[in-house]
Amino acid sequence: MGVTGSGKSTFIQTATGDRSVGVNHGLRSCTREVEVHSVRIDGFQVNLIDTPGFDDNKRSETEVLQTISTYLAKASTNQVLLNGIIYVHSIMQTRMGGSGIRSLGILERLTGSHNLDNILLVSNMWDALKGTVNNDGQYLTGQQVGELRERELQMNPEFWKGLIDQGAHTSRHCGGSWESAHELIRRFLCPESNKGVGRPMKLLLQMELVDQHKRLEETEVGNYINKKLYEGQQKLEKEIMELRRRHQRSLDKYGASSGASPSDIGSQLEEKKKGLNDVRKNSEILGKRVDQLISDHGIKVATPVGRTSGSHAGLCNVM
Ligand SMILES: Nc1nc2c(ncn2[C@@H]2O[C@H](COP(=O)(O)OP(=O)(O)OP(=O)(O)O)[C@@H](O)[C@H]2O)c(=O)[nH]1
Ligand SMILES: [Mg+2]
Repeated sequence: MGVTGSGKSTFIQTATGDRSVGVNHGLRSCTREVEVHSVRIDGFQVNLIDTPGFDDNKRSETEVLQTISTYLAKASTNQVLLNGIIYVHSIMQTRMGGSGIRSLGILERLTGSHNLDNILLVSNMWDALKGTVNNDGQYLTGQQVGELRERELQMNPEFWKGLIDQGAHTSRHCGGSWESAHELIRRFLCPESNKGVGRPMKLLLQMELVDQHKRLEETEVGNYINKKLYEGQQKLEKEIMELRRRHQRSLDKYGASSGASPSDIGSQLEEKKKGLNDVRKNSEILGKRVDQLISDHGIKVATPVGRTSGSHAGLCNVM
């Protein structure tokens, strides 16, 4: 998991050697559906589950949640559980923007506090860092720049610290090599010798959707997304009311026949109404329960592979 462009698909392509994994070198978000790619590591069949980022620039958070939830619900129904989550963060990022912080909030709520020790927060793109001169006129190598950013991620409660304090682990994917990718995945292979890290886990979202039969909006993560949606809806409704008032004032002042209603009010109104319509579509998605999610044929879902809740020797599922 991770924000769009952080290098999730590249990590999977590197780990599996599978060139069919979609990687995008442009500016648009790439991975649209959940995809499963497999590789053998130390005799284990490792299934790596690629996901879209929640800050996808073509789809809303709600639509991405729908895609990921549908996969996870289907997996849980088929007794397929995850052994770990790798959260990819590009160390090239100079700022932790709002979408990065939200993406971590989503990760925490989707996973549940009882599973956070099965999360590995991984920084990548160390190879692309460049040296710079700091505010004191001191030259820092690319590696030093990365180390400063990494420390800030680990020390700031808004960034990684909250998750680390609850058990999440951190690591680097250096050089972008398959050896480094396999080494990171190895942490999930032997829970017996790794303090339980890598044990099959039922995510909070899976418990809420499948076992407790909640609507998406009633789950922790759905509620988090719904709150932002609701704020957006209120803002749009206020703006529409204001535009209508302006429209009416202009009609009162110049009359309808004068054509003096500024055309920009009309186009702004149309845009806001479209926004409100999108909010309603997203609310509809958040109102769905597990059966509606799974039977929705508009969503392509990769078949969850590997049974890990019962006998799971030789299998490992990492998202
Ligand atoms: N230098 C360097 N570039 C990387 C690394 N990992 C990924 N990239 C580049 O980052 C860009 C985005 O990579 P993707 O793997 O498509 O990112 P993603 O997270 O799957 O993005 P979405 O599918 O849109 O969510 C590509 O140009 C990759 O080549 C790395 O370790 N080093
Ligand atoms: Mg991708």
